[in-house]
Amino acid sequence: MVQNIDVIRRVCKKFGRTGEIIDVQEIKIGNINKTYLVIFSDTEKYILQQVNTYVFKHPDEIMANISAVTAHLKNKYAVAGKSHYRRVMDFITTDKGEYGIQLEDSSFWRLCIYVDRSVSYNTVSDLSLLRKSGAAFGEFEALLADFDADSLYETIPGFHNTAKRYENFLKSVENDAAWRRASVQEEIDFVIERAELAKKLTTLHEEGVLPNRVTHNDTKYNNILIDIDTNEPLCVVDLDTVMPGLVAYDFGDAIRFAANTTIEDDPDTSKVSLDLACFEAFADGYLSRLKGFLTNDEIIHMTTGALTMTYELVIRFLTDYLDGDKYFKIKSPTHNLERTRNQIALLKDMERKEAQMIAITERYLSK
Ligand code: GN1
Ligand code: MG
Repeated sequence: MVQNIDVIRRVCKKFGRTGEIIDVQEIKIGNINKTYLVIFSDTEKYILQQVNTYVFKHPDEIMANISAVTAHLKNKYAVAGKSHYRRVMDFITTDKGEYGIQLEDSSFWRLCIYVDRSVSYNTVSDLSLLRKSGAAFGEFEALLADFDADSLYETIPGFHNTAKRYENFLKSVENDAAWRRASVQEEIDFVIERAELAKKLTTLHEEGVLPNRVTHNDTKYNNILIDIDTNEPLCVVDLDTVMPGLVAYDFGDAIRFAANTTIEDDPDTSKVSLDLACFEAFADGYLSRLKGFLTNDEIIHMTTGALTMTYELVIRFLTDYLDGDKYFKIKSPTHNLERTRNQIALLKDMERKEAQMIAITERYLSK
C-alpha cells in the first residue's frame, strides 16, 4: 500500500466510492501527474490521479476539456452503433457533478474507471501492433474532426510552440539558476545551431500552410491501451493536452517516442537511433486512417513534425535541467541531462534519415 492511503480513501469517498479499498498501487508511468490503481473489495478498479498543478495551472479547465471530448467520442461510437466500453476514458463525477476535487492543501484529484485486462508499452516489439496504434491515434483525430476546437481551453499555453520554447530556453541559459550552464555548453550549442528548426512549424501555421485541428499533443506509445486478450489497441488515454494543434505534432511526437530504438530515458546514447521500419509502420497506420482528410501539405510536413518534436524535447529537458528540475519528475540529479542527450542522439539520426522519412510519407500524397 502507498503512504497517503487516508487521503486516497477520502478522495474516493468524495467521488461516491465508499466501499473497502483492498489495494493501492502507484503506477510509475508518466513524467507529470501522480497515478494510482485503486482496487475495492467488490473488485472494482479505478485509476486515481493527483494532477500536477505546477504544470497544469487550471486543472478544472483540463477536466472541462476532457468531459467534452469524451462525451463527443462516446456519442460518435453510439451513432456508429458501437459500444464505447473500454474505448473511451470514463471519468467519475462527484455528487455535485464535478469531474475533479480540490482538497484544502490545493491538491487536485480525479478518478476514472480502470480499463481491465489492458496494458501499455514503452517500446515496440511488434510492428503490426504499432501500425494499429498509428491507426488508433488517426481514428482519435478523425472522430474529433467535427469537434469545435474553439470551445477547448488551451491547458498549457504555447505547449508545442517550439519557437516560444526556444526563447524560454535562452532565458534559462541566461539565468543559469542551478549553476549548471558551464557543464552543458556542448548541448546548449547543439540547440542554438538548430534555431531555425524552432520556427519551421509555427511559420508554416502562421502562413496558413498547416491548419489547426483538434489534436492529442502527447502521442507517446504508452498512451494507447492494448487489450491483453486480443492484442488490439483499445483506448487513447492521457487527454490532458487535447487542444487545437497541428497533426505534425501528433505524428512527430509518436515517432519521437515509438521509433526510437531505445527508451527516451536510456543514458546509453549508442543505443539510440531512428528505426525506419517503426516509422513506416506508424505512418502507414496513421496516414491510411486519415486519407482524404489531411492535405498534401500536412502529409509532406509529417517529417518536419518528427524533427521538430524531438528538437522540442531536447529544448524542454535541457531547459528543465538548467532551471534545476522544476517540471519533469526525475529519478536522479542527471536524469534531465540524460534525456537531453538521448533526444540529441535521436535528432542527429533523424537528420541523417530525413530524406528516407520523407520518401515514405510521400506514398500517401493524393495525386
Ligand atoms: C510528459 O507525463 P507524460 O509522460 O505523459 C509531457 C510531454 C512530454 C513527455 C516526455 C504535460 O508526458 O509533453 O513529451 O513527458 N507532458 C506534459 O516523456 O508536459
Ligand atoms: Mg502526458
